[in-house]
Amino acid sequence: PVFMPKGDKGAVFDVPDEYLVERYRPLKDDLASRFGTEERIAVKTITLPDLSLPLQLGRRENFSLFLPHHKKMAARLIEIFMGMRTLEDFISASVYCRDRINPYLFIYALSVAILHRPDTQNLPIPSLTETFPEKFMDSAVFAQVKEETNIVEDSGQRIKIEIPVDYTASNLDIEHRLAYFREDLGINLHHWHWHLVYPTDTSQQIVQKDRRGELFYYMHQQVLARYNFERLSNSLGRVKRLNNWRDPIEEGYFPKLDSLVASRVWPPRFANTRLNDIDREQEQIRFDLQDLERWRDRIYAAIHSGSVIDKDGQSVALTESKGIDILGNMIESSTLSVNRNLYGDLHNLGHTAISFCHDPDNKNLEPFGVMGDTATAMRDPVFYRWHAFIDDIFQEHKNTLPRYTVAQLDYPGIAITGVQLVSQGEQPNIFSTFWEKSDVDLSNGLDFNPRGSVYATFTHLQHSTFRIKITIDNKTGADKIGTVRIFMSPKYDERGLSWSFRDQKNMFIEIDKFVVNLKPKQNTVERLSHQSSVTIPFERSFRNLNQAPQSGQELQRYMFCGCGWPHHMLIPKGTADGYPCELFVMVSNWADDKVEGRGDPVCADAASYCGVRDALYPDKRSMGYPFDRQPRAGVQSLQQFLTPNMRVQDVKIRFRNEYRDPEKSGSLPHRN
Ligand code: CUO
Repeated sequence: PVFMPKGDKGAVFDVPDEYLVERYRPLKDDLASRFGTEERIAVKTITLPDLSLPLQLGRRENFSLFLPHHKKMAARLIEIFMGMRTLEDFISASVYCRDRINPYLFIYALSVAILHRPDTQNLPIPSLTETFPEKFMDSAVFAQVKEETNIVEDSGQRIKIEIPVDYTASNLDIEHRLAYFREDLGINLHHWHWHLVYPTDTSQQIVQKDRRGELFYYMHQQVLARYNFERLSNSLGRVKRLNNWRDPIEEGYFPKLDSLVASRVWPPRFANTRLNDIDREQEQIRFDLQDLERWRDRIYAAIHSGSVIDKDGQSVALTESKGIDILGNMIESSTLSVNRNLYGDLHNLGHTAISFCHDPDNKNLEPFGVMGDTATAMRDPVFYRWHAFIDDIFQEHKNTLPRYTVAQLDYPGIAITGVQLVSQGEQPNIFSTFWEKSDVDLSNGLDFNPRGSVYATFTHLQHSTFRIKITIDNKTGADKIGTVRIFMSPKYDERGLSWSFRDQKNMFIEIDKFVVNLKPKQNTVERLSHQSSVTIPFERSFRNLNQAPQSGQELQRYMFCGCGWPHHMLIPKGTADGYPCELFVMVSNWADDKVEGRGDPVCADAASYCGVRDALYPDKRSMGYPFDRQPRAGVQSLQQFLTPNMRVQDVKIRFRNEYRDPEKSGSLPHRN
């Protein structure tokens, strides 16, 4: 029996006997009665699918999207789920698989199928913090959780369990200063969700999404820019590329996560561990560091020659508009790679090499580390070093592209005359950041009885709500439409010196992007923080299925739009003195930005990093525009780069090392 949230009490699937794993059969009625609901959902008997391939992954093993063999099993299972002709059949197939297939693999494939089947628009994907809370928090929490589950919820005696802030390391490890970012639940959920929406290796119909390769580049580039912003806020330099794979990796990481499924701890990586050739029969994976080096060299050679060689030996140009998309798919890589034989699987197998560096040949029967799982990879400092290397390849290509001319940047007749930031409870042009505590319900990821919620409280960064006021002068004498693009970067580099544009352009984090109507003469535009095109509200990252809206568009959003940067991490931490930053605002000509034929988009409100469900990416410009290229001749600084439709406002981020209550702090409203 599987519990389904439905109405007040939920419902239980009425599973045909032959679907139950043998030892559960005698227990059927007893199990079903444990949920305290009379409601039953009938499960139809179907011709059972051939699960031989996905069953190759043991029930207690971990599952990695970076391993080719695991991806093959997932692709097969997704194919089975996608191939079910009706919703009823799909439910039958998933019920049948649930107690047979490896749980991580099952939830992954099921989630991908729900996201992509036309008839599951109103079916919930459970938040991964609910199904597998162990991937997101200190394993010590679960011993306490067990204790709490012995206390009946109605008694009012169940307490919330506090997830400690500093549990993976002490401040002796300087990298630990960034733990609040790396180990943030919302950030890790975003990353898991992004890779759920953009799988690399399943059917063409699912993989082939508008500009997916380019978005792989852009979303990860922005993660790096955000990480570097946080590093500078914490008096650390920008992250160093992991580009010499023969040197030991300086950074260690001890995740302190348990796999509840496997009853195993996630292996740590000691400081100064070396990478090695990988040869593990268990995962059917074998490759040498030399393979990675060969692929890297071929990719660089292709970039420098301006073209790649496809599977038929034909040359395909890396053009100004499409080159980055080709490279994204090739470097990641996905099945859209022009030639996997030649350019390999660089980024994915880099994750794999790092995740197995403690046991490259399975001598010690150890599973992969956190770098092997998209839900946990961002916890590890080495994730950013690896992605800094990957991003550098993309930048190499971007450096070969024509510079934007003034005509490609300017919007003739449109000028920004003022930008002001107003944060609640703060002086003008200052962002305010602080700590906040929020709760997540862990009960769906744990088996206990009687049911009820068990909350864990975690600490995260937060900012006060803010408004950005922009005054725009329209001298064209006609109504115009513009795209407002808001970015922010630290004002100085790690030495406290002004940036050269070349370096600063990679530091800009996107804050918001939206379309405005501009009437002739003066216009005042006001935009609220929670409207950001980058983020989703807290409730959506951690949505609790039992509180889902009952119907309509609200329900759809709630269920599907789990991809998006967590709103509480929109503004970097800053410093107690007020960290100096530059807030950049640009209005570009919408006529050059607009995308035709987008349809009626759902999940369009975190489009900047996630795209739009079932629709084209809503901005025709290269992702990262106007900062995705080297500057035109003569431009050394941001000031020299500006055209009249751009403006830079000096702002500060003031961090207060205190906890605030969400009701009073001005961090609400989270919701849309
Ligand atoms: Cu998102 Cu390396 O791609 O993890």
